[in-house]
Amino acid sequence: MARRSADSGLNGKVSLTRRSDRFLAGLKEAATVTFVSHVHPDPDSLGSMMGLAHLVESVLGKRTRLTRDGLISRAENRAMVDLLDIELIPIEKASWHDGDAIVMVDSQPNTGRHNLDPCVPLYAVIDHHDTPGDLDDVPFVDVRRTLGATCSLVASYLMEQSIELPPRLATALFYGIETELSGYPREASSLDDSALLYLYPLASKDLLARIRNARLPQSHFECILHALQSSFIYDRLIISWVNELPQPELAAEVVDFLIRFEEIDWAVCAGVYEDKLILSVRSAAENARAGEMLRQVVGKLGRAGGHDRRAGGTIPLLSASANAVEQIQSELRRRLLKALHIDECRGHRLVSRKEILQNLQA
Ligand SMILES: [Mn+2]
Repeated sequence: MARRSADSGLNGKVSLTRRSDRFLAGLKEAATVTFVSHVHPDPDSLGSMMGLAHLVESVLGKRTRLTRDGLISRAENRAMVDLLDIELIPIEKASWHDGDAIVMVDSQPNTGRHNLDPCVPLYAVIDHHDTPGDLDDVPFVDVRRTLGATCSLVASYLMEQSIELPPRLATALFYGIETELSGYPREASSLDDSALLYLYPLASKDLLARIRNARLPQSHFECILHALQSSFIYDRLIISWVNELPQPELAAEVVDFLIRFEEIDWAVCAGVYEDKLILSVRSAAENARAGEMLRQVVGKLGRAGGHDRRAGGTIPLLSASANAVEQIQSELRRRLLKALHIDECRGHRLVSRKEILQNLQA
C-alpha cells in the first residue's frame, strides 16, 4: 500500500491519520453503504452523497444506495437530479438490514431535519453545520463548522485517495460547493476554494449552465411578487410573510433575493407550506450566528438551525386558520425584534400599499 506509507506514525506502524483512511477503514466489514441527508436534499447534500458513494465503490468495491428525504422542489435542484441522473431511494421506502452501514451527510442526527427512523444506527456523520446533533454513539464523525460546504470535505477525501472523478460527479460536487458559497460575506474556507479549483476543469460546464439556469414555473414569480408585497421593514430587519408557498424551498429563495437590499442586514421569510410554517433567514453581518439566533427565536415552537449567515427552520401549525397563523406570526415578530435588539416598532412596507394599488390600476 504505497499510498499509505506517507502516513506512517512516529513508531513506524501505519497510523490512519488521514480522515478518508479512517472513514474507509470502518466500512471494511459493511455489506452495503447507504447515504442519507437532511430533508429536501440540496446540491450540497446530493453532491456529498454521490462523492462518498463513488469513494466507497472505487476503493472498497461495495454496493451503495443514495436516499431522498422529502421532496426536491427547487427547480435547480430538480434539474441537477435529472441532468446528472442521480438515483435516489425515497427514505420511507428504504429497508435497513444488518451489515448495511449508514452515513449521514450535510446534517446531524436529531436536529429535526430528518424522517429517518432515529433508531437506525449511523456509522458516520460528515457535516459542516453549526447546529449540534446527537453524535455520542456515532463511530466516525467529521464535522467542520468553518467549511462552506460538505462537498468540499468530500472532495478532499477523493483527492486524498487520488480517485478519478467522472464529469457528472465533478459537476455535482462543484455545484454543491458553489451554491453554499453564494452569499456575501462569504461563508468559505481555503479548502472550499481549493476544491472548486480542483473540480472546475473536471466538471461539465454545459451541464452546470443548464442546472444554474433551470426553467421556473409561473408559481415562482407569483410567490416572489406576493413576498415583496408583504415585506415589512423594522430597522435593519426585513420580514416577508407568505401565506402559501408553492414549494417549501421558496422561502430560501425569497431571503436570498431580499438580503441584497442595501437598507437591511437581516432578511427573514416565513411562509405556510401544508401544515407547517417554513422559516428562512439570511444575514449580511459578520459573526451573525444566524443558526443560533433562529434556534433561540423558534425555541419550543419548532426546530431551527444553520450556519453563521444562513438559517432555516419549521414550526408545525396546529391549525391552518388565518387566526392561528397570525398568532404565530406576531409571536415570531416579537421574538425576532428582541433577539436582534430592535425596539418594538411598527414595520413599514417595502412596497407601500398605495403603490401596490396604483400598479394594479395602471
Ligand atoms: Mn451544506
